[in-house]
Amino acid sequence: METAGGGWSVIQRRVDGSVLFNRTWDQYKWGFGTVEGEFWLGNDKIHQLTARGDARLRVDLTDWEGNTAYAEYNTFRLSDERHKYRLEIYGYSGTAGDAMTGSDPNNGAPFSTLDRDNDGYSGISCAAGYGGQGGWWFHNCGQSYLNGRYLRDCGFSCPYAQGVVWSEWKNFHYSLKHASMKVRPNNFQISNNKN
Ligand SMILES: [Ca+2]
Repeated sequence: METAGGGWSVIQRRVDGSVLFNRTWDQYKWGFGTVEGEFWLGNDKIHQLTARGDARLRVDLTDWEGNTAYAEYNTFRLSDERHKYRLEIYGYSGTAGDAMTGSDPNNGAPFSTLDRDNDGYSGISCAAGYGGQGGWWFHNCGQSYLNGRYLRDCGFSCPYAQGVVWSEWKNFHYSLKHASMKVRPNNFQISNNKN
């Protein structure tokens, strides 16, 4: 909550592999895990948090040497379930590199899970084949898989695009130690905390 001025709502966290992320559409809809540890808040709640269209996303990453990097997007908005939780994301800044709006963008992609192939790749199910079977806004299939399998420290020799991946910082063979995603309104004022 206190990262970069506070006011953030955490929507996702990976820290130790204690929670499995290879889950169904309904589990991603309602959320799973524990708020104190690893969790996915739930697509309905993330939709509600971002529906006004003024939310930004912050991604915080840690590697196995303790190095940290971050990515922020000044627009982050999820549509509702009827529209398959389609993602609107752009406006990158940060140190981790842009793994969500680059050459294989998550922007405009609907959400996919093991049991729902809504991705942009007709040949395969990205959710089944990549990202360790975690749910995500797969395009073709994308450059980030923060809900992938928690593979621990396999250096740059992890199975391709199966771990907790942010390809623009490390690559598709590296599985991160920590990852988190949080949102807050762009117009958030730090002084609001004093109320
Ligand atoms: Ca597909």
